[in-house]
Amino acid sequence: MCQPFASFSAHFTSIALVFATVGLLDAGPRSSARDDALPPSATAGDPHGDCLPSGDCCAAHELPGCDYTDCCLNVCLVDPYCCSMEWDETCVTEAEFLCGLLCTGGCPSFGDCCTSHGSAGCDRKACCETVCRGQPHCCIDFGWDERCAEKARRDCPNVCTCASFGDFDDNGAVDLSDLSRFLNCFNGVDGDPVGPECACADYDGDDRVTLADFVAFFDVFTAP
Ligand SMILES: [Ca+2]
Ligand SMILES: [Ca+2]
Repeated sequence: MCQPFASFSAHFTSIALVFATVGLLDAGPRSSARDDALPPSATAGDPHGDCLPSGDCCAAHELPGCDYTDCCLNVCLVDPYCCSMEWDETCVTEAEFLCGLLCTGGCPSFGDCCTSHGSAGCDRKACCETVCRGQPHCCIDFGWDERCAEKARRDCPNVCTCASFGDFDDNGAVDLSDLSRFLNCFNGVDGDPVGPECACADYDGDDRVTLADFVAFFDVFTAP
């Protein structure tokens, strides 16, 4: 089941070791204050601390380690601070670089969230983030497989139960009639969750019909 990431992880572990050995990543964003906080025994290339499931690898948190063990090991091999002190923004950046995680900055990507495809992430931002938060492999280079699509179909109903975005009356055009329906559902910048009658106007899949959805609607609006 996890073979693709296992080999990917091993590959990047090797790269990380090489980078650590030649000091390429040491020249990155790590501050001296950050390095000074480390125990003397913690050096790059020398695993230190634990990869405990302490939080999302894509989000800074106060405890060391992160939930995606393979990725955590890759990061902490190069940057022991992340497994000794805290998982800070630098660790998040390193997770994106070393593990291929798109994290939140990588969503939306390309491809239909509701079906498997050959690239990482998918085209509906909130749905993409929801799926990758629970299954990080969906946001690495090996792609959005059937497990990711299945999770999207389960967790992003507003995205996966609507055939095509914009043509709400299914007459083959995204026109004023659809605009009128969209505006009836629009509920502001940070609106409340919408009911099933407006589910198909929620483009990004965050359960709300907001400005982001309006921008997506405007993109497909073709006729007056
Ligand atoms: Ca229409
Ligand atoms: Ca939305």
